[in-house]
Amino acid sequence: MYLSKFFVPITRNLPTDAKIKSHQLMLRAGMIKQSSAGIYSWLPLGFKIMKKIEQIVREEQNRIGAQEMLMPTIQSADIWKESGRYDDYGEEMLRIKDRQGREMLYGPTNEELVTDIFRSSVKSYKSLPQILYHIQWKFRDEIRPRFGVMRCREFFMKDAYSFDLSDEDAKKSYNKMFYSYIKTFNRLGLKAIPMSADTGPIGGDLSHEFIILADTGESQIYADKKIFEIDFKKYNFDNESLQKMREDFSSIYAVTDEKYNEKMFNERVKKANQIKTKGIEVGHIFYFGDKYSKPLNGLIDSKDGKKIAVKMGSYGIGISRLVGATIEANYNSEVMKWPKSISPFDVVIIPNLSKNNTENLEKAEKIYKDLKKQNIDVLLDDVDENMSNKFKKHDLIGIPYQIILGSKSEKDKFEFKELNSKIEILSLEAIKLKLKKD
Ligand code: P5A
Repeated sequence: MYLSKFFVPITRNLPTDAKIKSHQLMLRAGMIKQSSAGIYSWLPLGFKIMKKIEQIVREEQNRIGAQEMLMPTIQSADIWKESGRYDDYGEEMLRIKDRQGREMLYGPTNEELVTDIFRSSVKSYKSLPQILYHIQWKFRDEIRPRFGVMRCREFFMKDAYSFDLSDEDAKKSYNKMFYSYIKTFNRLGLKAIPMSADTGPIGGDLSHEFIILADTGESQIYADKKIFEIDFKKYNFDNESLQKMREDFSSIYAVTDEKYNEKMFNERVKKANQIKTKGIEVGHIFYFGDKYSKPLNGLIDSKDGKKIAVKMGSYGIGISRLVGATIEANYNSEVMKWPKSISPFDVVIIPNLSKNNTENLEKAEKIYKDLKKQNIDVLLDDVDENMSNKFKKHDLIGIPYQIILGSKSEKDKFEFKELNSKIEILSLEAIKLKLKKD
C-alpha cells in the first residue's frame, strides 16, 4: 500500500471529550470517526487492526473446538420475555418496533437467541458437548459512553456459548475457555489477569473477568506480581491440567475493588509484590447452568431417558475494546508501537523525498516490490513532506519496523529501525531476516 493512496485522515484537532490516550490516538491517526455518541465508523487503518485481533480470537476459539456461526443483531423481544430478562435488562436495551408493531431489540448479548437455536435442534445428550460462537456487533445504550471505543454503545464482541449435560462437564468447557483466553491475550501481546468476578445481568455463580493493567482503566486492581509468572504453556490441554491452571491463577491474590480487603491484601502479598493500579476488562466468562435453558425449555434427553435442562456458560471478548486497550498498554511518550501480531503493516519504508529526490523513491519502490513478493505486508510512505513530519506521523500509526532511505543509507544498505530502539544499517537480506525472525 502506498501511503498517498491510503485513506488515513490524520488530524490534529481533538474533541475536548477525548480524555484518554487511546481515544486521542485513534482519532488523531484516523482510525475511527464518531458518528454519534458512543457509535463509531471504523476507517481503514482502525478496521485493519480490529480485523487482525478478530482473526486471532477466531483461531484460538476454533482451536478449542468452538464452532463459528453468525446470529443477527436484531432480535425478537419474545425470547427475552420467556427468559424474564426483557424487563430486567432495563434502559441499556435498545428497543425497536417493526412496521407490524412487533417488539424487537438490538441485541446486547445472545444467551436467549442461542438457547432458542439449541432447543429447536438438539434433543439428545449424544450431541453434547457443544460450543458455538459468533463475532457480531452489540448495542448497549450505556448511560455514559466514554473513552472512545472502550465504553461505547455499539461495539464488536466475540461471544461464545457452551452446552453440556452436567455441571461437571460444563466446568470442563469453562476451563477450556479460560485457557483459550489466556492464550488469545498472550498472542495479542497483552498480559491479562483473570479475576473472579460478579456476574451482573448475565447471572450465574462462577465468573472471571480478564483484565489488563493500564492507569486509564475503569476498574481499580489489587494484585500480586507473582500472577505474571504463571506460564500457560506448561499446562496440557486435558481437564486435569486446565483445572490446575485455573486453581494456580486463583491461588494468587488478584481482585477488583469490589472484592478488595486491605487487611487480606497486606497479609497475603508482600509489599514489593503489591500491584495497585487500574485495569481494563477485555474479556468476561460466566457459568450459569440452567438459568436460560430452564425458562426457555432447552431440554435434552439424558442417558436414563429423563429430560433435563442443558447446562450453559457464556464467554465474551470485547474485540473493538481491545483495539483501545492495546493502545493503552503500548502507547508511551507519544510513540505507539503495535505488537507484531496485530500491526496494520509488517514494515514501513520511509524514503527522504525532500529536494524532489526521485532516486530515493525509485529505491523505495524496488524494496517495496521485493518485500511484497515475500508476502511481507509493507507500507510505502511516498508522501512529499519533510522527514521530521513523516516520523511524527509514523509514531502515531505505530508500525513497529521502519526502513529509512535517508542520509545514512548506503548503496545496498539501509537504515532499519525498530520503534523505541536504535537505528541499524543493514542489507535488504538482513532486514528480511529480521522481519521474519521476530
Ligand atoms: C459473555 C458473552 C457478556 O455479555 N454474554 C455473552 C456475556 N459479557 S460482558 O462482560 O457483558 O461483555 C463481554 C465483553 O464485551 C466488552 N464490552 C464492551 N466493549 C465496549 N463497550 C462496551 N460498552 C462494552 N460492554 C462490554 C468487554 O470487553 C466485556 O468483557
